[in-house]
Amino acid sequence: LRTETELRTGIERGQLRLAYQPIVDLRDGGVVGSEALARWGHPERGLVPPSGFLAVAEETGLIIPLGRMLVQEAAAQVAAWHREGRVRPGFRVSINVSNREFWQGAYPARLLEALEAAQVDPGWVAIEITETVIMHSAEQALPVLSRLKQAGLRLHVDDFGTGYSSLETLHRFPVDALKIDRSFVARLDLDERSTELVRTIVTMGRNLGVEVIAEGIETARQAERLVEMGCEYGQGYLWAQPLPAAEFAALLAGEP
Ligand code: G
Ligand code: G
Ligand code: NA
Ligand code: MN
Repeated sequence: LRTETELRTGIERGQLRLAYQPIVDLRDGGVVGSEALARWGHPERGLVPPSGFLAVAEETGLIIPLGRMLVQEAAAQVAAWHREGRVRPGFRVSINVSNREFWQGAYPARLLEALEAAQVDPGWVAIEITETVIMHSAEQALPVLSRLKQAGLRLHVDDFGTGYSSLETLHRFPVDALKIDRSFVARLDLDERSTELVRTIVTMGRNLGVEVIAEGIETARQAERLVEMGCEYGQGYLWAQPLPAAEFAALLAGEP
């Protein structure tokens, strides 16, 4: 596979890096965290998004060394921002975890080791996992998530609303935040089903004592509607695209 070799080379040459997108408090616009998103700075093809390499990484198992490298990068970065006083005390970075990464036996131990090596307070890190990964085997996911939770990490359920989830299972999991999938935010007020789904997730979060983060907010009107519904946090192009670390730090410096 041409792409496998290419990806392996790209990983070895440090072409895969993280971009950071702010997660903001919708009431005051303050940056409470950031989602770390992988990007491949390809020498010929330019900036390749995850859709251009994640499937190959998963199929070939390259996601394991890649994921480990990205966790180290995110850990070092969030530790530096805290140490340099660039972020507020509770600021955290969210790291995406895919199916294959999550289901390796060594996953929680390796993640915790990487955080310790970077001297990162586990409270500065959230893992983003989809409902699909959890529901793949809820019984086996629970001890893994509980272990991470006990170590102090936060758990965000990504793309919420697109998968299956039994309310009962969600209730049993140590979930800290639900991330409303951007497809629903995009259709807010444009179709009734999406609007009601967003409202339902926000209400559910409240009832379960879980934060709700709306993804893909592009307009001030969407942000306003989400606030009206009681949604507390959001991310999207309205504030910023995923940015290289230095640009993200510059954005923080410009905060009121
Ligand atoms: O940035 P973009 O919208 O293209 O990301 C698409 C998807 O790629 C995200 O929803 C996320 O699930 C996945 N992704 C991005 N970065 C990472 C990463 O570092 N690790 C894993 N496993 N998935 C990622
Ligand atoms: O799958 P996951 O939700 O983790 O990935 C989020 C993806 O959404 C990222 O790839 C990011 O680049 C993208 N994204 C972030 N903000 C916006 C936005 O406001 N609009 C759109 N269309 N995409 C966004
Ligand atoms: Na994500
Ligand atoms: Mn998401």
